[in-house]
Amino acid sequence: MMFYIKIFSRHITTKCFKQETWQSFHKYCPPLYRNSTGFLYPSRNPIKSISSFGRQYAKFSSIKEFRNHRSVLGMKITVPNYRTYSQGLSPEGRKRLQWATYLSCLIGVGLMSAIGLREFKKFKKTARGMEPIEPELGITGRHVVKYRYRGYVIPVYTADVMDNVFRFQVREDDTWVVSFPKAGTTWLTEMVYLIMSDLNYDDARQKTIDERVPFFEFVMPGLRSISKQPSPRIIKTHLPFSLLPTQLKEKKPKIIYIARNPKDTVVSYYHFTKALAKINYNGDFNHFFNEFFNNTMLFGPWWKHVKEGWQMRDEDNVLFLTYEQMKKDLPGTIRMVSMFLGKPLNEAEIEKLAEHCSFKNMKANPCVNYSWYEGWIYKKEHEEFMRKGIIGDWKNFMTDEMAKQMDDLVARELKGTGLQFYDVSPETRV
Ligand code: PPS
Repeated sequence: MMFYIKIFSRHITTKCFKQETWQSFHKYCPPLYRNSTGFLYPSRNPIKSISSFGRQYAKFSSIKEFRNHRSVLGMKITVPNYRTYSQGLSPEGRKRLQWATYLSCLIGVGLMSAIGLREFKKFKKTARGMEPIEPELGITGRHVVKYRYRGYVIPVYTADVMDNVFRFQVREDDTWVVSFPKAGTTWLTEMVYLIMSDLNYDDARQKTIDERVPFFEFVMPGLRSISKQPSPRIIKTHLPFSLLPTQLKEKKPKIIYIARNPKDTVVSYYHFTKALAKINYNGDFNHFFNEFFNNTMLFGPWWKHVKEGWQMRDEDNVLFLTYEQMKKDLPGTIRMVSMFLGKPLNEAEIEKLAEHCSFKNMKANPCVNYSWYEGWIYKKEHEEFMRKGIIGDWKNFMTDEMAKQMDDLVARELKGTGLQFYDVSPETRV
């Protein structure tokens, strides 16, 4: 406790108040002392200092009045303490004084607890081997803190609950959709939801995809809420296999991993990141592209994520898909996914679902196009979530040099895996 009191007092003296503020505070609320760095600080428990300011101020209608009062009495008179003040007060004044004291105590305790909790969380993460990646001021918002953990970059909200992530109770009848961001996750989850719900289009048109398929590691709805959801659950996550619940291996729920070619992934990720109000990303595409190579992109590195998914493809409970494959043959992918989930569909049902999942329809569908992010998660001016939905848009953003850099990196990192990506649309491919 004393440690946090010390931290708190140092924090408020050095950060919250300017020195002039403390100097004027000093006049009315001694004792304050100057420390070696030249800052004034309260000599005792800061709660007492703050509340004593409240007490003294409560008796006078303004600081000026208090100053006059002191000068009339002369400098010999020391500033009276709580007892002398309260004795001279009317019952009403005493009440005011009491409330001022309680309030200042409450604010002090609240502040100290918040700072204490923050410091404790930081300490816990560092002790677990999580290394903070500080936000680049001017490029992202101040609060965007990422952590490097077991080779991956994870957001602070996930780093805070990593223990619970590993301990999460998996069920055999769960379906997990795993992906690196912007791989076509929403597209696939809409398809999986409809297959698993026996084509309940009514539900799909009433509830947003976030309500029907929770985002595992995100703050909303949170792990506790997901753990209480009825079976069969469909869960979406951007965490790689090595950071998922340990029970996934024993319970063997159905897992579908979806990957997209890295060039279009980066382009789509860039536009999405720019749209997010909280992240407040100000960098240009060049800067974002370099984040990919410097391994500072959230949930990256992409190649490590995708390689882990690819290595799991032979497990009975795992299906590996690509965005390009869905683009090339959506009905065929629906057929494959429905068989994998043990809910085969007939041709008419496949055709209807393919129509429902077409880019045009998903873009117009308010339950999947993330229009509910407007005025809240999105900036005022932003690109739509369902942006272009094509293969090869990277050509509009990458120079030849960038494309080569990406090709070289992918060739190097995926060498020997047999995993290949097509980054030009099937029509233009030779
Ligand atoms: S997220 O935020 O990680 O969940 O994003 P994710 O859903 O994985 O990816 C979004 C991109 O998928 C495109 N998309 C589609 N493409 C084709 N057809 C359909 N039906 C479809 N639905 C979503 C979406 O447009 C994003 O890609 P870009 O390149 O930005 O358009």
